[in-house]
Amino acid sequence: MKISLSITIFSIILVSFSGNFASAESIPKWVKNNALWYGQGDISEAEFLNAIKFLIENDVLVIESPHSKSFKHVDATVIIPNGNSDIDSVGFYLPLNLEIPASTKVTWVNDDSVPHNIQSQDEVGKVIDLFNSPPLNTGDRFEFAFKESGVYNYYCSFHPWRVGSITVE
Ligand SMILES: [Cu+2]
Repeated sequence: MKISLSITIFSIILVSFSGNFASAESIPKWVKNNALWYGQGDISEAEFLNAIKFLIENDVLVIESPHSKSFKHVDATVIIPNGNSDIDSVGFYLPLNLEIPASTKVTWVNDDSVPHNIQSQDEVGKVIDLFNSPPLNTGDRFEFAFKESGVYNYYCSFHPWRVGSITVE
């Protein structure tokens, strides 16, 4: 019993930081109880790691890969940073070239002190009617869910030197 305990702590950490693990509710209660022993120092780190290995190999804990069907997407954010309007500033979109799985919702957030907008563009930079925000004041957000894979370019019509892209895998 004791051996298996430590898993819980490990998996809770993974749930918290990666979101790739099975949900905490799927961890048996006896495993959770055992976590207490680890917290009290009743078992060593080596035992802890062996326990993790045991539970994974015996499918007690199931690790989901990012490519498995049951993987739950974490929605993505693009920050329009302070200084983005200034052509001489480094205020690039954060991230400048976002990569996401299909069906991810992207939210742009204007953290700059002046209004911006987001206008989708075709390959030659012409504005197309795909995702087009109204003017976004400081703190405003704009959302778009990307369903199909491809590379999507956008810019701000107020500051046309600000170009970014979203790559949907
Ligand atoms: Cu702008």
